[in-house]
Amino acid sequence: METLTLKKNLQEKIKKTYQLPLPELIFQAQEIHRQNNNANEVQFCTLSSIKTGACVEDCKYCSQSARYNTGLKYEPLSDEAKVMDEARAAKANGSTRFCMGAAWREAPDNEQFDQVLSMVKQVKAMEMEPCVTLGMLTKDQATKLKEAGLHSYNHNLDTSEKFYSEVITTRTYQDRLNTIKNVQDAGVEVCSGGILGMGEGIEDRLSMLETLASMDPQPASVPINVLVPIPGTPLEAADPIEDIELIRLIATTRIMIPNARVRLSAGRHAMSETLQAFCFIAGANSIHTGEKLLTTPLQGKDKDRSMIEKLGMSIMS
Ligand code: SAM
Ligand code: DTB
Ligand code: SF4
Repeated sequence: METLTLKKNLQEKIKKTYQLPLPELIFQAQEIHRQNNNANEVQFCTLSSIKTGACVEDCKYCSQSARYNTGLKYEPLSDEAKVMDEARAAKANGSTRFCMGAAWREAPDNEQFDQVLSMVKQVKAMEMEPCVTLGMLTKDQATKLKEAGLHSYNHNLDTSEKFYSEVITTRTYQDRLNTIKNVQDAGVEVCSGGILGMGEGIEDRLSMLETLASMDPQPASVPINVLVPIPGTPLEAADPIEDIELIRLIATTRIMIPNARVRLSAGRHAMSETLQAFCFIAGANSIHTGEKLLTTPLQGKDKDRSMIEKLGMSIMS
């Protein structure tokens, strides 16, 4: 009974916060941001797609699902030396996190997993935060990744539990939560967030936020992706979201998960610098930089640097 009341209270608080007059919402988000973080700093992260395409899952947004004709070229697990070259270049450009993504339903238990462990070890040795996203993970795999020096594991909830089956049918919300639990139990930081603009309602976004904010510990990073419509996928013609909805969600996330790196993730290449600046003011403090996310474009590292400079902000070191 008590937990039910707590849940209702949290739900109410999130909704009320999201609906505040915008200046008040931004003020509260800034206040909390400043109490917990350096609000003038942005972390640069670099992504590398270490296994691309031919994924058996049916995520309706994804360029990498084998079920849709997206024209994406399949690339097997990358050569370690090539990934390490990318990691070195990322570090030289100011990235403090290097995230390796594989289009797997679940991490395999074979020599490919051993290769990923080795990549994690090497990125760690370069003094960057190694992060991977490999799909579902067992406890044992999470422990092996921890032992290799993994800093963070990305596994998104993507949307609310209610809306989940509208987007993905080949796994359940509970599968997602189980992997997150395995990662937490192994002592690895969780990076988990979602996508806006898949046809979900505001209440789905807030319900996802409620699930994230209720985690113990709360996720150390929360990527907020805006759908990049991929021709050939079922969501290719989804209606775009409004800028103000993005800003409100970022501010509410900052208030509810004060210590997280709130990462302005996919879809940023299509945003004006002014919108991105507004997102930083609302509490976003991390971006993916470089030329590409996994398969979709970014605005490029030079533009990222000049934008941060123009805003008088600094890159987290
Ligand atoms: N296969 C792993 C998984 O599903 O967890 C890792 C890679 S997957 C591409 C990582 C995340 O990228 C997804 O959970 C989703 O949130 C995001 N993503 C994928 N395609 C996207 C798109 N077209 N627009 C926005 N975000 C996207
Ligand atoms: C996340 O939430 N955003 C990053 C990271 N996790 C792996 C990747 C987004 C991928 C966007 C689609 C693409 O580039 O293929
Ligand atoms: Fe596969 Fe991940 Fe894309 Fe889903 S989001 S199709 S699991 S790569």
